[in-house]
Amino acid sequence: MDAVDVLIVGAGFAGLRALHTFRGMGKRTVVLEASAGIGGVWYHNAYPGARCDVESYDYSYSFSPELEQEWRWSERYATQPEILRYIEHVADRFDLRRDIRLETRMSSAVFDEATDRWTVTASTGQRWTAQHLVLCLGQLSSTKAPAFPGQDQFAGRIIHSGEWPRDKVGFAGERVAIIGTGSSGMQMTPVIAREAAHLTVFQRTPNYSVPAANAPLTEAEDRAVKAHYPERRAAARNSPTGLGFKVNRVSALDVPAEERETAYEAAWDRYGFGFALVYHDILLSKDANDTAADFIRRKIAAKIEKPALREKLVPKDHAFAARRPSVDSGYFEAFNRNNVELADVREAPIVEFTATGIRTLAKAHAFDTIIFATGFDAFTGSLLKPEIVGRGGITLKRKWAAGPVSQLGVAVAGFPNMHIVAGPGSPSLLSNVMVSIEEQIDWFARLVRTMDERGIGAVEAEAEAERAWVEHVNERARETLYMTADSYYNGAEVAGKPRVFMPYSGGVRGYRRILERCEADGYPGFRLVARDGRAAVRPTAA
Ligand code: NA7
Repeated sequence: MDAVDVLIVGAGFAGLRALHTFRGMGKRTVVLEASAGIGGVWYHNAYPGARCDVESYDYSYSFSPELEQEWRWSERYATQPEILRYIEHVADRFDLRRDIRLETRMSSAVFDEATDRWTVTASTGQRWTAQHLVLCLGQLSSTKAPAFPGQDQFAGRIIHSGEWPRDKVGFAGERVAIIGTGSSGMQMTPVIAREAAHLTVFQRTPNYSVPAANAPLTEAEDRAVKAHYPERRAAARNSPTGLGFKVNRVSALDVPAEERETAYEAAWDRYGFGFALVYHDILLSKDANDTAADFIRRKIAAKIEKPALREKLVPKDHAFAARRPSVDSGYFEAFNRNNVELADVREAPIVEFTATGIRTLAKAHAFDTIIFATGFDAFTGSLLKPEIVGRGGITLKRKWAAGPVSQLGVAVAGFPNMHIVAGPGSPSLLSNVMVSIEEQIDWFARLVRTMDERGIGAVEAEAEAERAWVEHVNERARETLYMTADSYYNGAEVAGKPRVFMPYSGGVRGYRRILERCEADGYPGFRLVARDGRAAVRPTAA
């Protein structure tokens, strides 16, 4: 059994950053990764058209000015292969691979109260002990594949967007089905439509989407960004979403309709996600939201030639951005092709899979390949897969049976020295997750340094603080429209999952201030236990 200081689980963006940071502090560090390659979601979501919908310059590490200067992004919104190349480059450049164990899934982690250490067992049978367990498991890593009646009978291929095969998948001459119209379904639709003989998109909920306005990045643009990268990073850190857009205090309801139309028009083909920030109350007030939603509906409708399809594809049943909207490159236009068909499963539900395809209440469709773009068990799915056992034998599964609870989204009472990156209770999926990841890891690193300096062996969230944080997360969510729609933000994506709002909607800047205040005040809400004699060390202001 190997002993390390820090054991990191997951070799995606977060795990690699954590490895670089903790190893840089002189910690013996190891990363366990279940897959055969590094990259996390960017390794697995290799479907055609997969692309980041945060701008490349912002969806990248900020810890190394040299890395920032030497890496050349080719497009405003990078594709999955380019992001994976970036991740591979980072791993090589910072010599990370030697501490990453691939095809090594953590099956259990058990906290030993006598030593304040975790014992981690992997699928390979290997075991480690570690003082710190850093969970970088991803928020959208546990795929969700519905089990339709007769699914096993289907003679063709079934592929999940989030478990895309490593070998190139061709669709030439094929009849293809895509089930799901979230970001994955919307991104792959126009690309597969161009290759396949026929494509049927099964839609349950029409989704809002804003054009990505993707474009190649010119040398002049690249130079301009790199000349001011620190300022760009600071702007991202100080914006609510981590996307760099300035906080806008204007209400959509305080400007004349014409002016509003001009503002939306100006943002439409340029801002991607930033469209939701044109006015400060788009996600706070239904009336304000209606103005944006109405604009988007008109824009979407204008792209679709057939009136009957327009009616089906335009989103109506929820507020814009209350569920995760998409940022697309030609999704709606794809339905103007004569080889693309929409199957509305609200109107004609799927009855069963057959040997040759899918039978709905309306008709039998024949397919060679069926793609599940049906999403993930978000936030908690990957955290609850392994058996994580804290003090007194309590499992994380039991502790979170009624929904995830945490102190500041980083720690859980009963699970000392367990640090969660981009998990529930943190801005996570409501932010440019790169900003969230880096800030949390830097905060953990400073916490670990403080523990070393003060001879502290264990840090643990206090149950009372945890309750207060969960209440605060809910309070902030109640100020928004997020709770007005069923979504993976509130557990609606998996039947039977507790219906609680999971991410922190107070923004990355506000969240960072809370973390920094906690640190400056000597970690209130955490119990710090000294190595010698196990006397509790009272938090004192730093
Ligand atoms: P999402 O956004 O969770 O979308 C999943 C889609 O699959 C969504 O349209 C679902 O419809 C649909 N779905 C799920 N189950 C079914 C069944 N049983 N029948 C029909 N349709 C179904 O996942 P994505 O992979 O697209 O995107 C994940 C994130 O990646 C995205 O948010 C970005 O952060 C990047 P529903 O809306 O539930 O009616």
